[in-house]
Amino acid sequence: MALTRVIAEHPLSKYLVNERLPHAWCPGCGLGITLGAILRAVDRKVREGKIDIKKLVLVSGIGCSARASFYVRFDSAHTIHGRAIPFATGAKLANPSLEVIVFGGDGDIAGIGGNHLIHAARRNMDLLVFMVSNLVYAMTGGQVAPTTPTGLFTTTTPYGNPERPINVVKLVASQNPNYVARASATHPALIEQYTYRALGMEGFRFIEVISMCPEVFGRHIGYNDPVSLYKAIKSKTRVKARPSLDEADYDWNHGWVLGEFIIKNNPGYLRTTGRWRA
Ligand SMILES: Cc1ncc(C[n+]2csc(CCOP(=O)(O)OP(=O)(O)O)c2C)c(N)n1
Ligand code: SF4
Repeated sequence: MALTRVIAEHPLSKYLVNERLPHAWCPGCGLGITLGAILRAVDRKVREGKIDIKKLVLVSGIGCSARASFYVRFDSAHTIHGRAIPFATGAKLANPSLEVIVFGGDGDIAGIGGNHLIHAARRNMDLLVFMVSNLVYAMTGGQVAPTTPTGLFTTTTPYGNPERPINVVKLVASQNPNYVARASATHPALIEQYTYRALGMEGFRFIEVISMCPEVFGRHIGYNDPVSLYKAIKSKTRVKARPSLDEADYDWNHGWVLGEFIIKNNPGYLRTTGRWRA
């Protein structure tokens, strides 16, 4: 009897450079979950004819998060640490018909790249920025990041982080952009939902994704396996439909409110400067 071998194709394969898989992210890392959710939102937009995949560009800087640009099968650029936003701004200005996404870590986007983040938000620049907050500089070994909650142990804060973290949601919101949301890799459906809304909107759109780094974050604070860190972060997140900005404050004990903090429809930078093209 002839045997037929059936190989099922993953629904997102068409958006991934399959030759590069398996990816380099550690087991239990939130990055694959996050990218998968984003690609599901992209897929819905493509199937609805609202996005042309040939016009989608993903730009990243450097870090574990930034490796996403290696894996997507559409135009992408792996740029310099902290400089993904200016690179993406250049791409959008050069070709206003592109939909440009930035994907980076909290060190990349809010640390070394923090100044670019503020000014892109201030300009309501037509970009969608994802900041994956795993709460440390993961690629370089788990050093303290600007988002690390006070008191936590990292490789550079062996007595506990003495600093207060930046609340990046509030910081970006203060610049009056069109969209600000916070999701978590423990809630991939939210990442997909917020991405779906933000894709194709005008102006500056910012989505923070709280994420699990079991390898160099969790193990320094007593979570010795990916599941226990996942459960801890999940237990620290609460979803609200339209939270106020005051509810964006976080610390390790009280955790994070997830939700859409800002949704506006103001003209983006390109329309304001007479260069908008759908
Ligand atoms: C200009 C410059 N400074 C420092 C580095 C070293 N470096 C590489 S990745 C990284 C931090 C990565 O942390 P983050 O951006 O939060 O991403 P993650 O690895 O956590 O996803 C640093 C400091 C670099 N590559 N370039
Ligand atoms: S070091 Fe952390 S952020 Fe980097 S791939 Fe591993 S789990 Fe993910």
